[in-house]
Amino acid sequence: MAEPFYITTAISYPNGRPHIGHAYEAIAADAIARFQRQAGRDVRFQTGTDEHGLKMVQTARDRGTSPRALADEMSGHFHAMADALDISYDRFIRTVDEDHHRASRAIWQAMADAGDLYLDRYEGWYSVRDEAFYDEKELTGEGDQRLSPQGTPVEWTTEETWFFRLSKYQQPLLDLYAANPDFIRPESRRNEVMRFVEGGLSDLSVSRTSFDWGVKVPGSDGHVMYVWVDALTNYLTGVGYPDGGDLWRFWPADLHLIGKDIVRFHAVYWPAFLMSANIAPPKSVFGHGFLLNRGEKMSKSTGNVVDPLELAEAVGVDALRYFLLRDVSFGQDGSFSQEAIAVRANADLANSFGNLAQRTLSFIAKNLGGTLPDGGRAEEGDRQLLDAIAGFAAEFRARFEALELGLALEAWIGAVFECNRYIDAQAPWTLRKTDPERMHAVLGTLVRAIHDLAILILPVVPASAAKVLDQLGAEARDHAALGRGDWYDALKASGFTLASPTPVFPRLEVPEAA
Ligand code: ME8
Repeated sequence: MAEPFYITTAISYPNGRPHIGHAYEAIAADAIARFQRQAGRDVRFQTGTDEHGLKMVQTARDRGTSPRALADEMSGHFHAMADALDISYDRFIRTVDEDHHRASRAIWQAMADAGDLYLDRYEGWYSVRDEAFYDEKELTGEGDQRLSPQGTPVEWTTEETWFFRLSKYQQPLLDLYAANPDFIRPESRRNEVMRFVEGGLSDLSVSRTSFDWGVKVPGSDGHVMYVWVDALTNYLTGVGYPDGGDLWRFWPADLHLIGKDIVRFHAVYWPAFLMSANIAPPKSVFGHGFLLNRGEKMSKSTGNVVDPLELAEAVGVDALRYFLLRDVSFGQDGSFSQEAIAVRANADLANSFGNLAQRTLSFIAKNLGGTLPDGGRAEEGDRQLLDAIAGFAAEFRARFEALELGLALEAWIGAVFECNRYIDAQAPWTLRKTDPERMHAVLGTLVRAIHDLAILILPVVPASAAKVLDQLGAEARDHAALGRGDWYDALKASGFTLASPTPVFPRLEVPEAA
């Protein structure tokens, strides 16, 4: 039985259309999910939308519609975005789903049974934009101008609410972090969270009575759950909580991939809720950085929010995916622009890997009638190239496993460059006349190398890499197929012929910088 691997993205607020930051998170999670499938893991991948809370209520009111109608419309855009970007999710969850309400009531009941919920009066600062409570000491500014640590407005709120005994979990949380150094990554976020928890935890207000758009609190009329209680529970809903069953094998989750602004919810509140309900905490939380439009923070007021589908339309889905994972150091903020994407995609995908595959395969189609090259006369350099590729492949896999996605892609492009040096040095187009035996050996070596490079890059550029593998007639596409000659021998024996290939990676026009 393959080992389970459960990965989730944050679930997005559908109070507007998806932006490029949402696309980035989905793409990164998708690449990891695809990589783990290739590595032989039994993968479950969940994404979706977080549809309750005051922010949805207020946005719907402003637009003259109901929260449910707003959620239906906008969640549809998030779902469509995931499909358009080739996100290989197993479930797109919506927090209005019936099973999710059941799971949320169940975890609530478990926390109540543990004695961790009590009714009291809440007075304090709330940011609707962040759907978060803050301590006075965390705020900046004065009077009506007070801002949360995320820079969003806060308002003074007074309400009778249920409280969760978060304070009780200070030490258990610190113990959890100490015992699991990888629980929060990257390191800088781990330090932030530890400092926050070491500073002492106040109990958390976990219900609201001023609106009713949410999961109803069991046995407490007029109360709906604080949106984060139900939002975090989506991770359990998706694997069958509270009934158990077949999908329950995926808990605890291996990785919650989220943005840096919501690390506290995932690394403090969530494991505390789970410990209270006697459920194992997730194995790790990774807080990725923010995407900046030409170095600027994106916001509706600045008008520089980028629609991911328009951008994907302009540059292609795979160029966008490749750029985001290669050029943004995973875990840190990173800047993007259409020019930077085009320049990167041209350099790495079109001119390096695409050109390598295109010139090799079209040469075989044209000069060998598409039959795969014979063994020919092997030389030391052929083996050396394949050994070098195997070295890069091992590095790629280790980096990817460690979530160093940019460094993994650096290893991959290093292997591509190695192949391009080899093809230039061996010059099969000259060997065709002077030494056909050598030409066969060189082309055969290149086909094997291209095959492995395409398999490695499949999680990042799934549609394009699959086209290259289709051209090669290669069916096995997981890591077990790397570094082997048997697929090649079997394919050759089957009489497979390479059709004249059409280029897989287009050369993009680089727009003038605005
Ligand atoms: O926070 N760059 O939803 P959300 C990169 N519903 N990532 C970004 C980003 C940017 N510019 N802007 C936002 C929520 N994100 C909650 C989550 S999970 C149980 C509930 C990321 O729609 C953000 O960090 O505001 C988060 O991980 C995700 O997009 C959804 O953000």
